[in-house]
Amino acid sequence: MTLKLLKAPSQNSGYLGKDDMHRRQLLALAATASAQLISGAPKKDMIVRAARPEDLEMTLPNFRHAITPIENFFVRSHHYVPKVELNDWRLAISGQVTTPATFTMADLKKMPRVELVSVLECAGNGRALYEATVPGLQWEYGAVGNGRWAGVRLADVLRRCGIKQPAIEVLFDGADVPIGKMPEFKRTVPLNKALHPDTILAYEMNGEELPVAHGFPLRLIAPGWAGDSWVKWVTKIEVLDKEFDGFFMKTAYRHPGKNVSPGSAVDPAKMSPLTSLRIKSVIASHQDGAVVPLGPIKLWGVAWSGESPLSAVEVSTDNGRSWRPAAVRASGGKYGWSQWSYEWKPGQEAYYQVMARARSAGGDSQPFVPEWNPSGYAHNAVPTVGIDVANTPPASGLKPANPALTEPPAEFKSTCMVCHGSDVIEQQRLTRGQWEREVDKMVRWGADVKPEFRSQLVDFLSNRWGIRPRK
Ligand SMILES: Nc1nc2c(c(=O)[nH]1)N[C@H]1C(S)=C(S)[C@@H](COP(=O)(O)O)O[C@H]1N2
Ligand SMILES: [Mo]
Repeated sequence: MTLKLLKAPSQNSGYLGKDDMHRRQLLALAATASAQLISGAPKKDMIVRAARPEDLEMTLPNFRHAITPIENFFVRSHHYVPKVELNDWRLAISGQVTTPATFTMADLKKMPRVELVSVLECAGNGRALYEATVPGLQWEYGAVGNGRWAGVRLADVLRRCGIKQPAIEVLFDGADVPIGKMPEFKRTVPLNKALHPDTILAYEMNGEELPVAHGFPLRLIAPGWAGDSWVKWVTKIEVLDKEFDGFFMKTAYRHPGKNVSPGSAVDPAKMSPLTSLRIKSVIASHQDGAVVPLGPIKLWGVAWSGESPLSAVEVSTDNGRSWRPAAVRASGGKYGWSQWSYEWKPGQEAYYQVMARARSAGGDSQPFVPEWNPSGYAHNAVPTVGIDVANTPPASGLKPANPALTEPPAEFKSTCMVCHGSDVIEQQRLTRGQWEREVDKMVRWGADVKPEFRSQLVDFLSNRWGIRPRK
């Protein structure tokens, strides 16, 4: 692999000292122009949700792969990516064990190698789709990928050290250094998940050495669980006899476990840590608002279901009235995603709402309404994609207006406000096309809109009072 190595600190722990931390932050700040420099591995066609630290989303067309190529795999890092020197790197096991120990990569590679395919999905994937908006990276569909991971069983490593009776959970710490006064990214998994034979410490991804952005040289694979448990750049593992109380367990990555009213705040103490991923499908063949000619159309995407196997994917092309089974092809083991496809022959030119709905062997299926929660986690509502089957594209209307234009033009008052107040305008949430039609109606009803002023007025209205979340 191509790795620009910084000199790692002299201690064996693999931790970065304070000086290294400042140096790293300065280097990262200097690298504003090239996000790729930070991760080390070249990525392709990514949506940049944040350039520093690097958070990259996969685009819809890249859902076509059974196994997501590394160059398209999403990246989520809270802190800057640490560059680890393998010669200095060690894995230290401590806590509730009879023999605390330190492993080199060579030690780990002598142990039995296991390989599995699993979806890795960020808990916040789909956050942007919640109607009551939530803070955080505005992921849409692509904070997810299907990887082939190889390494050693965590249970094998822990059992070498002898797990002591009072152990209840296992803490993972990576080599990444917090930015500013942010808390360290440390996470625990309960002992039963840690000892599960499918929970592994991976040093390979898709048959290659684990890439820097994805946790080189070692990361946790918690198959079927949300990405926040998949700690990257692991250097330290501690077996605990009580619940860890760090920020990323006790405040972040918690879910109410029941429906709460959209927009409300919930005390983290009343929520629980995220664990298993939910059943979910993605329509990747078409973007919402696609215009396609009349004829046979292939709809396709992927679906996954956390820890319970996927049993079916169904497709509706009539707003959810009727459902037909999609062809489903599994791409590896119970934790991997399946590719689905559906040959659709629309009967006529029309606007269709296409939906996909996955079902698990355990009988779970996707809700139609997203289950809102304060941090916008675990979005798995039925995806709906509007497709215009039209041989002649319809007149555009969905385009947002000039976003810079928020001040009312002078004529606004003298034309619109003559007959009515602004309240009737302020409650509208209209596309540009809809505003055009409203303005034309007002002209028919007597508003004195000069032709040369019409488009400026429509621009203003559709920008200021255009499509936006309801209050
Ligand atoms: N050390 C460390 N591990 C981490 C993170 C991090 O910021 N630091 N981010 C977590 C989150 S929130 C997710 S979704 C996954 C993303 O993994 P990826 O970047 O390999 O796709 O890594 C997890 N492991
Ligand atoms: Mo995440």
